[in-house]
Amino acid sequence: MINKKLIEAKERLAKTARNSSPAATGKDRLPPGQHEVKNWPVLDLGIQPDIPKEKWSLTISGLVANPRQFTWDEFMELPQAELVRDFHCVTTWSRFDNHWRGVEFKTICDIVKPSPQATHIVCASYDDYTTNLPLNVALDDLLLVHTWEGQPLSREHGGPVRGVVSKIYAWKGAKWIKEIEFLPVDQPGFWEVRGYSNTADPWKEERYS
Ligand SMILES: Nc1nc2c(c(=O)[nH]1)N[C@H]1C(S)=C(S)[C@@H](COP(=O)(O)O)O[C@H]1N2
Ligand SMILES: [Mo]
Repeated sequence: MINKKLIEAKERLAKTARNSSPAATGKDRLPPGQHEVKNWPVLDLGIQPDIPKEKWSLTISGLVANPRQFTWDEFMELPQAELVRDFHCVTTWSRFDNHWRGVEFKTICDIVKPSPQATHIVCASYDDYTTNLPLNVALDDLLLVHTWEGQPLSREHGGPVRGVVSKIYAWKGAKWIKEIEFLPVDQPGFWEVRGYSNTADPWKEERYS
């Protein structure tokens, strides 16, 4: 069961905070209103789906020339990327220099070939979480991660595979990802319909809508 109380509390926070002014600018690398943490907190809806690698798959649907479903083995055979990126959570913590290994979203696009009409994507997860992104933002910043600091991504952090973004707030990275749908319109996701910003730029402190 998803944690309704937790979701309602965050929804209330979004409503009350949306009119308050952004906090003062921090250090160069730290977006305004953020503080650095060395640990890696866990945030979810109250459930952490248990998806063994053998049962995991990633479906690519919607406006693409070649819809696909990747099994774990097929996913691991795709060109792999290693990136070092910062992670900014809207709840005000940032974690610097995460070593990610995974498949870049643009690699998936090279294979499935989005139609010219596709302007946005929605990432959907095994816990029924969704989050939306403009196609150009995803092409620039979305990585589908299976390894963190040389270790398989843990279940609590969204393993076997999750989305990770570094230029926008971390809720735009879907943990336990199972599907990416290409759309001709923008379709707000779980938090985007509950008072959170659609654009989510931490440097502009776009926390709430
Ligand atoms: N499937 C799913 N993905 C999710 C979430 C979630 O509840 N379910 N929470 C989001 C939020 S609000 C944040 S801040 C990050 C947290 O990732 P972490 O728990 O690994 O720190 O995951 C995002 N992706
Ligand atoms: Mo979050």
